[in-house]
This record gives sequence, C-alpha cells and structure tokens, in this order.
Amino acid sequence: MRLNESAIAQVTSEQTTLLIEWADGQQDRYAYLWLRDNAPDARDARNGQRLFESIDIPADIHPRSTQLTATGQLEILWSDGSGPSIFDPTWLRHYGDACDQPDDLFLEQIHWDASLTTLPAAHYADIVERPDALRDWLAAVRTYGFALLHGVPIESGALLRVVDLFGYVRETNYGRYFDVKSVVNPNNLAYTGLALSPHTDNPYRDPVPTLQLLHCLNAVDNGGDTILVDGFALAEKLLEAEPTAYRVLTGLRLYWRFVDQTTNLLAEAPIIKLNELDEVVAIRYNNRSLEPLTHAANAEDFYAAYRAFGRMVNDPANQIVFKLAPGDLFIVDNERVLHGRTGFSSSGHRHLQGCYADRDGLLSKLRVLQRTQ
Ligand code: NM2
Ligand code: OGA
Ligand code: ZN
Repeated sequence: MRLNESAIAQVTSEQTTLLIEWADGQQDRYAYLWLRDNAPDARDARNGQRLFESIDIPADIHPRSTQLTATGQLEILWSDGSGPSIFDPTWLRHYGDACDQPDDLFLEQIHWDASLTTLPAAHYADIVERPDALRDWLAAVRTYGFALLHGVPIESGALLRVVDLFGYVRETNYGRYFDVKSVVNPNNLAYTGLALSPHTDNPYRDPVPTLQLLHCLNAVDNGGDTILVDGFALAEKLLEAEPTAYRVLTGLRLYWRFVDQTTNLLAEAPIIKLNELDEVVAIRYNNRSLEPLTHAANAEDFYAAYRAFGRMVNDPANQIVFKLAPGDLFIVDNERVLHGRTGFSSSGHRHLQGCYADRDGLLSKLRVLQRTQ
C-alpha cells in the first residue's frame, strides 16, 4: 500500500501551537489562533464565508482536547467551549508545506520575445462549444499575457460575445466598445492611420483596464500590422542590463492624462510597478499620454532610463509582428503585454473594434473551468 504522506501520525499540544507529525516524518506547526480562525465550523456550509469576527477569538485560545477520528481527521474542542472543529489532513498538510501565495491556478507566467514562433491561438467555435478549449485559451492569456482567436464572426459587436465567454466589459468614455479606424477629427491618435509604437492602453485611468480585446473587421494590404511585446520580459532584461534605469522606472512618480471635450482623466503611476516583494506586477507605457515631468530640472535620469526601456520596446528582437485578418481577434493583459501597429494609409478601410475587460473575471472563469474538468 502506498504511504499516505498526509496521514497524521501524531499530534502534540504545545504552548501556542499544535505540532503535527505526518506519516512521512514531516513535522508542521499550526498556531491555535490560526486553527480556530480557519476551522471548517467557522464558516457557513452553504457559501464558505466566515461566520464570526476573527478579532473576537480569545488571544489565549487553545485546545481543550484533540483526537483523531476513525477516518483520520483531526478533531479539536476549544478552551472557549467552541467546536468541534474537524480538519481534513490533506488541507492541513497543504498549509504545512509553507505556501507563499494562494495561487491556485498552477500556471507559470512564461516570458517571451521574438523567438516565440507558435502564438497561443484558438478558434471561436471551439471556445464557444468546448469548455476545455475555453480553459486552454484563457490559460494562455495567463501564461503569455495574450492570445489570438480566429473565426470570430465578422459582425459589429461580435467581440462582446467573446467577453461574455469569460467575464465583463469595462465600459469607458470610449463606450462599451469602440471602432478603431481613421476618422476626420480624431480625439485619439488610435483613430488615425499613424503607426502606434507598442504601448499599454489607458494609462491615465486608475485602475487601468486590465484586459483589452481588438477584433479585425477589415484589413488593408499595406501596413496596419500588429506588434506585441512582453513588458514583463523587458522589465527583467532591464534589471539585468541597466539596474539604474530599472530603479528610476520603478520609483519615479509619473502622471498620465487624457483630455477631450467631455473627459479629463489623470492618473499617477510608475512605468514599472512592483509589489511589496519587489516583483513586477504592472507595466504602464504610453508615450502619447505621458504628462511633463513635475521636476523639469531633473530630467536627465528619467530620459536616460526611458530611452533604455524604449529601445527595448522597439527592438524587433523583443517583438512579435503579425497581421490580423478579418475575423481575427487578440486579447492582451494590458498591464503586461504592450501592443502597437504599423502605420497604414488612412484612405484604406482598415477597421478594428476594441473593448476593455478585467483580468479578475477571466481568472475566476479559469478557476471554475479548472474545477469542473
Ligand atoms: N482607444 C482606442 O489608451 C489609449 O489612449 C489608446 C484607446 C481610443 C480606445 C487608444
Ligand atoms: C488601440 C490600438 C492598434 C491597432 O486602438 O489602442 O493600439 O492595430 N490599436 O489599430
Ligand atoms: Zn492601444
């Protein structure tokens, strides 16, 4: 018989912790406060939400008794008269194996550059019909920060049906969705035939939309090619190659703005955002919308760092370039992957439709699909 590593061999009550010795010899300690707070009986069985106020647990809470049930579960009666709390050993073992973050997606984020030749892609009909195909497509968005979709109906608004498969549209001053084509009096350079160097959208919003979709309804032969760049890969390279520039771009407060007749959006954020563990969590990069530096005299360091990052953004070795055909769509994580396009003649009839959505909804859908398959 296989040794069940997450079988409890022995339990010892210590001063403030319970020591569990597992069948494979591993030992783990659990604070009594943690056990009381996270016991199954602390939660409503119908929805899993915690029923009591954690701050009301007596500071000196400890077991009145502990015992192993016939099925190997750990049962605790508590000093304040509460319980029984019945713990599943596999669940306990999971927390014993010091897990740093509750990432239950189990998907590695793979950094890429121009050498990524097989682009993550799926067919619209497949992700509509098959939950496993939808799961794989959403997983690619997590892994690579983007994914392509072929065979989307060439109809106005069809991109909303794609969003409906995993989440919710983020409506903005541009509408629920918007037409990206050359117009006479554009309020945004996206609505011209100009090239757009790789950027993230809407840096002037707080929070920024974390996903963007662009759907091609009509393409032109010359120009209008799509460019994608992995901003997380660039940040990693910058730290390695130019640590001073990295420090400036992670630390310097920058302002971003969008103004038109009815809108005046302003947000403050660095180009590379780090979390408390100094991990890169978001990239914001859009030269069209960057406000003047507030310290006009101290611009040297900023421009040196900006140049270093910008050179990487525009280096073909970091870019993947492809042409969207009518019925193609791509989705990007707008805090990770920069997108852009080459210029095209504004007399042609290139026509994309775009919209924004949010990553939390996509990851929620992905977890639900992982659970049911
Ligand atoms: N549009 C296409 O973030 C930006 O300003 C890029 C956004 C106008 C919604 C363009
Ligand atoms: C945009 C944009 C790219 C394109 O609308 O935000 O970047 O291919 N468009 O037109
Ligand atoms: Zn854009």
